[in-house]
Amino acid sequence: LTMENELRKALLQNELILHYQPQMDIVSGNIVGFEALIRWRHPERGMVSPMDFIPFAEESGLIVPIGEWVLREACRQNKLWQNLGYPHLPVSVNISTRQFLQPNLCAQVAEVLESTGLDPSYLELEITESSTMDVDYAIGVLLELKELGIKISIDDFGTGYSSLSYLKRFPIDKLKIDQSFVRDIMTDPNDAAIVASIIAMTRHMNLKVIAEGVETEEQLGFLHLNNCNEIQGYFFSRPLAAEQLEMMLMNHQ
Ligand code: G
Ligand code: G
Ligand code: MN
Ligand code: NA
Repeated sequence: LTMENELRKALLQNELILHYQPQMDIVSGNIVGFEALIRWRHPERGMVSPMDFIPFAEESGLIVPIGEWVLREACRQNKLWQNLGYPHLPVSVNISTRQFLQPNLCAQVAEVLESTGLDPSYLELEITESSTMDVDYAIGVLLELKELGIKISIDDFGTGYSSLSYLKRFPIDKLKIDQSFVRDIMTDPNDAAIVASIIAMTRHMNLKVIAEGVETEEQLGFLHLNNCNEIQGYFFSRPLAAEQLEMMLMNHQ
């Protein structure tokens, strides 16, 4: 089978699954949300990382049906947890550039919210800076999405095409500081300065901010000291299978 046919088959035969990585409020220690991260449970090759198939899915266009599946599955699961009495928390879903540029994205999001019954305030879409190359188009789409009542964050912030003059025009809620800046904050003064500055900037712009890839207590200490609200990373938890996250939600709050 070609990669394309294998991926098509994966989608049809339920080989794709979502893991969820919790996000934590630094001050209270509470879980404040979770990011949906796709995995491919391949019948021969075992668990395949999205790094090994998302780029291909993007190139072939299969990211469009795969992305729709991810969105629907994340909303379905979140609504189910809410119905079961778990804490009501937002789920964030990664939207690739190709998906962002589909003319029916907004209609699709609206339809998925409608059919799963998830309240829009519990859905957050993560877009990357590369989705905003055409600034005016991006602003139009973001305004339309915000109109639905969902949240928007900029993922991998700082690694892409970033023009601060455009950033202030985007109707977004949150920046996700890329893990490449967080990794060396304790040893690289430049990374420490970049992270501290992004946090300070978000405060002045009334945006939320979350640091990704937090792996150590020292990194957490630095972020706390610099008034970062939220963290995501192995220090708190790896991405978890749905049943594992459910256990964590049960014990946590
Ligand atoms: O979970 P992990 O660290 O293995 O993810 C690797 C990469 O794959 C990250 O860049 C992440 O944003 C991306 N990714 C994970 N799940 C999805 C998804 O559902 N859609 C898209 N477009 N990208 C995803
Ligand atoms: O591009 P995006 O930010 O969506 O990708 C998230 C990726 O980062 C996922 O593949 C996830 O598994 C990974 N990840 C999450 N927490 C950590 C961490 O603490 N350290 C490292 N190295 N990777 C992490
Ligand atoms: Mn992400
Ligand atoms: Na990221």
